[in-house]
Amino acid sequence: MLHILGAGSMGLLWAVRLQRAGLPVRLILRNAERLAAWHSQAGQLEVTDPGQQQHISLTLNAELPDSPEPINFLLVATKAYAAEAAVLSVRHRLSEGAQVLLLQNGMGSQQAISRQLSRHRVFYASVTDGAWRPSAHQLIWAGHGQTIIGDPRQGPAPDWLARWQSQGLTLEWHADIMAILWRKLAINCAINPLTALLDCPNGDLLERAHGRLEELSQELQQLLSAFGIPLSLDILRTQLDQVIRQTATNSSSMRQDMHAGRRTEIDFMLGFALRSADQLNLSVPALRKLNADLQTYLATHGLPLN
Ligand code: NAD
Ligand code: KPL
Repeated sequence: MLHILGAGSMGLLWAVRLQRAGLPVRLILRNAERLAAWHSQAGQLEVTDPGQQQHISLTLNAELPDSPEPINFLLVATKAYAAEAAVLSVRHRLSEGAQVLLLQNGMGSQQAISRQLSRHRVFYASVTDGAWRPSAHQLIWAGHGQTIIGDPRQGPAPDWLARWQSQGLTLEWHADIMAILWRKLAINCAINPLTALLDCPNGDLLERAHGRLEELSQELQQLLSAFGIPLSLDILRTQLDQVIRQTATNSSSMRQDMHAGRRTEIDFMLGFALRSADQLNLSVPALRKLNADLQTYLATHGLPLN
């Protein structure tokens, strides 16, 4: 049995993908109220995949964090700021050899969970799918992306990976997942806060924030290099432009969170980058200003701060 902690967009997307591949899944919902609401709809989820012109309906089982059954595999699909507390709410249920897969964006929550679960194998993933929920029982798989999984301790790929791949799941293994996460962090640190501040889709940044993207790229490249992640400034700039062009009409996750009045994951993007720069006494004025501008914006708009 695979347990999925957090039944939001990503948790439900993974539940659908795993269950359709023939794997048994159970959602772990936060509290009795949410479980009752889930049961009131008989656990039904309507899934729309516009790209594939598919619409399916399926039933997903759910339970509470204090359910008695041991957990052998835990997939954590909460936002980064909720992940550690969520994992602690079920830690007592993890079996001796339980394995954990973390899907959070940004960095910082993964390391915190690894520290809490030092006796378990904890894998990190970088996910570029796009999914959202018009309601608690509807899921739109808006964009098929890439899922890269790895072991931060650089151990071998687990047995389940090849099994899941052979059952039709599109997943990649990478021996250096930290490098993948750092590179994604760099992209997110540049795109997300700027689109939130300028309140624009990703594609507008090429015209509206060209100079700021340049400055940020230079500092991010220096930061990554200081942490041993090889990435030249040219390649970072090219990748940044590519992501901006490929996701030109997207509203970044941070802009979406702000529009919905939700807490953002800024602390796990810019916050993590700034704390990392501080550790090495690295000067990153453009990143610092961006963070300050964003905090001011959040405060003046009455939005949740971190
Ligand atoms: P979401 O807000 O839709 O879902 C998070 C879910 O976790 C919510 O249902 C919330 O109630 C639940 N939760 C929070 N605390 C919990 C607890 N203690 N116990 C049980 N459940 C708890 O968020 P999301 O969009 O699914 O994002 C999850 C992560 O995946 C984020 O880090 C996000 O950046 C990343 N991600 C999302 C997408 C996307 O398209 N949605 C794409 C790539 C990466
Ligand atoms: O990951 C993203 C996000 O919005 O969080 C990008 C790559 C910026 C795409 O929107």
